[in-house]
Amino acid sequence: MNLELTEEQRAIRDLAREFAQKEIAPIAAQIDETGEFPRATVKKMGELGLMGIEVPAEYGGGGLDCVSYVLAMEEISKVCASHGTVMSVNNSLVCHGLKKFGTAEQKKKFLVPIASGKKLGAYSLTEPQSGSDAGNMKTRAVREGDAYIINGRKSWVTSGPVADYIILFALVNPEQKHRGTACFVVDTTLPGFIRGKVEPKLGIRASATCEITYENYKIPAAYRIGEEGDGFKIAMTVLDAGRIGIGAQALGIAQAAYEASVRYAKEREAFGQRIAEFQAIQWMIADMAVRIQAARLLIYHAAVKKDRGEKFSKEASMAKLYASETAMWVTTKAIQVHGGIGYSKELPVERYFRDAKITEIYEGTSEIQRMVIARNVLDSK
Ligand code: COS
Repeated sequence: MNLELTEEQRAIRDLAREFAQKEIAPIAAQIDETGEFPRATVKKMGELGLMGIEVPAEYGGGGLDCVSYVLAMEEISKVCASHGTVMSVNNSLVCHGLKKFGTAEQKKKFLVPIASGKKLGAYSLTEPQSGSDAGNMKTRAVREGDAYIINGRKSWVTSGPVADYIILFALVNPEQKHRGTACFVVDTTLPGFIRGKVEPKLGIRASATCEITYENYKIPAAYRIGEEGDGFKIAMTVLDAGRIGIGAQALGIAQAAYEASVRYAKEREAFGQRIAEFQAIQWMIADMAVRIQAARLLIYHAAVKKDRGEKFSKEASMAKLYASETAMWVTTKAIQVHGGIGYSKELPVERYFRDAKITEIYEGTSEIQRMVIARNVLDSK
């Protein structure tokens, strides 16, 4: 694996870094506090080409590779994980699915505005009774002539309160269980689309999440992505790509907590010396550095495999699992290094800690990642 970044990769990383430092850093603490969705900065991310990084230019995207995407994700998430969440869903769960499975016409209609950031996308698989057990969905789509009528309730829809289009999974043939699902693009302006309770969350508080109910919601059959029966495979394929992005988000959070810890350890004095001179602190910093670098290499490896067109399901799960557990570990230790002030809202370290937790849960819990890895290793499924 070549670890030398290309000029293009360095350019998108630097652009994301500069934008995050200049425009997101000043509002990150405030939107975490208020839970307000950052419409203006998300719009600017679209204008800068950060919302459809891997989409070809002819479909409104940046025409770059997955390594570029993870570099940019790390930079944005390092400053504000909420922005990272919105960016990740739009790029990998929505754009990747439309790019891979959409027809030319669907790409023109949906992918162009979403990849260019003019419209915002969301992804909706989870239901109240089916999170990890995604195949156990109940939402129904019934064909009526040239349309589908959709009824059901979806939960934990990231960007649901603000999205223009949503990639939705629903059952077309319930007796066939997961093999009877289909994938649709939901236009959120049509009747029967009802936004519900907005989730009050521990972290990534400025990303908006809600329940959505479909009541006799009617869409043209032309909004179905892939064939009837392809839904579950599309959902899983898209999540594989998404997991690389969440790994990069976790990496950004961990990197921010690590840098804050290094800075603080060099400044803070106790017992007549800087705390960086205590071995207890040195070992925490050393372990942070090692775990972060290991996570980074796993993420790059998964991204490179995706860019080469190889199978990357196992590598994406490994990257997401290790990076998310690293983010949780590093942010916990970062608070420890900071002591009392680390527990205070005066510094962003407690935000990093709260934001890190979701990366062990969404787009497949750590337990699901271990299941995917073990199945791939043992070839037992
Ligand atoms: N890519 C393509 N197809 C896949 C796949 C992948 N990564 N993983 C599984 N499939 C296919 C299988 O090949 C199988 O196809 P057939 O029915 O043709 O045999 C089908 O999907 C069902 O697979 P499997 O039997 O492994 O399904 P399980 O019900 O055992 O569930 C897990 C598999 C647990 C991996 C899946 O349900 C999952 O990822 N759950 C977590 C969902 C998630 O991440 N939710 C968060 C949503 S975003 S917040």
